[in-house]
Amino acid sequence: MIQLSTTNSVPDPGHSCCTASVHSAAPHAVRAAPVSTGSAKPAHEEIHIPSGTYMMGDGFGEGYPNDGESPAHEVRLDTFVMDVTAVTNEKFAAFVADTGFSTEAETFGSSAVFHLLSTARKQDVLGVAAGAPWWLNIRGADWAHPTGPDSRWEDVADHPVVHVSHNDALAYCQWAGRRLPTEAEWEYAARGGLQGKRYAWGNELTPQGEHQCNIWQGTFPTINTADDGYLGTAPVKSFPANGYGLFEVAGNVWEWCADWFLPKYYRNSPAENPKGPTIGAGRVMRGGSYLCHDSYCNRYRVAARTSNTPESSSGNCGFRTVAL
Ligand SMILES: [Ca+2]
Ligand SMILES: [Ca+2]
Repeated sequence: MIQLSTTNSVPDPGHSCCTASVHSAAPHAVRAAPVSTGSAKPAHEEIHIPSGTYMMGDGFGEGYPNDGESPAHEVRLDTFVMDVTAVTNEKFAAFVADTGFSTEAETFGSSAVFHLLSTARKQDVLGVAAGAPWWLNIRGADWAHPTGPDSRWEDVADHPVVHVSHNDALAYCQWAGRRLPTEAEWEYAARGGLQGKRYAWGNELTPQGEHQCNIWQGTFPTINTADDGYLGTAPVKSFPANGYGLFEVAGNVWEWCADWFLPKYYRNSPAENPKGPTIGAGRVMRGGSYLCHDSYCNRYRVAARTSNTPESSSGNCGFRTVAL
């Protein structure tokens, strides 16, 4: 079940820094809908995003060609209502408590933890991700045990939930009466009303020397000075909100979007409320994570995109939701 790295080849910076795939098959092709036992559902703090038109994609020519960030193209969106933060461990715990839902990582029995964050014993390190040896496949790592079997979500209750697959995110949404944002909605919201900027707050990474997001400082993947305050995930609302009042769209954790991922999609996509291609090898992820670094993965830019297979989970990917 584990893709062990067997070569010393240089990892493809296109994906392997960002996304981990330590499982080779989905345990559930079709998953049962979560059944509520009637517990109260947590309220989502949310913001109205106004309808409008924007240039979606990379206008700077800075994206990895294989990511398909270009061409930048005009997109028009209807209004929608979005969570101001990623879904936290506390909220996900309420979902699990109400439904008894078991995530895919729990079904697999393991998930991907970044090597500097692992608290697991040696015997619980089952292998490493192919081409990305900094991703350890840790037995007993899951949303409730984010860094290894002895870690507890209660200790990071206000951090974004991680180790959730796209399928798990959809199950949460179904329970909560929410949905995932489309990729076009996500980027539009993340731009915060700014037009054609590199980041969610402007064109400078650290205006006045101030960190605007939780990414990597130092030498990836071995030395992280954590100058921004965080080696791994940060609590939600740790960094300034963007122009729409959304927190941590850049960095901290990747966020699943509804769309399938096809690099060529922008070449010929609808201008009105695009919903992504009908097929793809994986699901879109947006925003970058605490592992992004300019030298290796500058995907904290607002146009940046990547993907992973729908059953994959890792310690740096979560989601935020949109009202139905
Ligand atoms: Ca950091
Ligand atoms: Ca994020």
